[in-house]
Amino acid sequence: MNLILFGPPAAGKGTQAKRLVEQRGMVQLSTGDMLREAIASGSELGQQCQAIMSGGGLIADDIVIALIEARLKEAEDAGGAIFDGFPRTLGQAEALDAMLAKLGKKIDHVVRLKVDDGQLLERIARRYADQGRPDDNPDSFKVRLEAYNRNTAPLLPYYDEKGLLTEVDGMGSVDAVAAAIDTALDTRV
Ligand code: B4P
Repeated sequence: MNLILFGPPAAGKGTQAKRLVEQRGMVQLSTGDMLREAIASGSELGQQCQAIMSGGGLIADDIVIALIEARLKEAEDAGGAIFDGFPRTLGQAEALDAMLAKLGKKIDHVVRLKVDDGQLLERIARRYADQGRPDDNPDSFKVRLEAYNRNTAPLLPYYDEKGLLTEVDGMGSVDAVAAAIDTALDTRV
């Protein structure tokens, strides 16, 4: 199964993807994690992306598409992927469909985590206080939210028209959201 976890920054995509990996043995492909690893390693790619990410902007499509492409076959051979934070633009969505088609695969489900802006801000403020992730500061977070509304939210009709989209209430506890995702996955044929 290939699943896209969709939602605004701090909606809980990474949190729920990690749980699905543990419980369903799926492979998580998180472009955010891959980019943070590149930054931590000090690679040329990491140096290129650091300032953009800290400011809350989106990384160029060709970079994130290449990161996914490098890991896709391994994930498909293992039984399918959870795409976490990818795609974030129409160009990325179309590239993903094309890459999967080459492997004889497709997206099976898109689960959208619905969380209101007030709750997103609360979660991000908590993580900023706990972990100090640079792009969780209030100014960068505003840019991330704007990027989501401008570039990523318009993808919802793309998946809805294909009949792939399920909306899940992401406002509850981590366990409550997990239960709602499980119901969505298990009831969709
Ligand atoms: P990501 O790493 O994808 O970050 P995110 O959208 O903020 O995180 P997520 O929704 O996974 O939230 P999480 O579970 O962590 O992207 C970071 C940056 O990388 C982007 O801004 C961009 O610059 C770049 N990037 C990544 N992918 C890209 C792409 N495809 N194209 C271009 N640029 C790209 O949860 C957040 C917090 O809330 C956590 O502290 C968690 O503990 C808490 N939480 C989660 N669920 C909760 C719940 N139900 N209740 C209470 N708290 C909860």
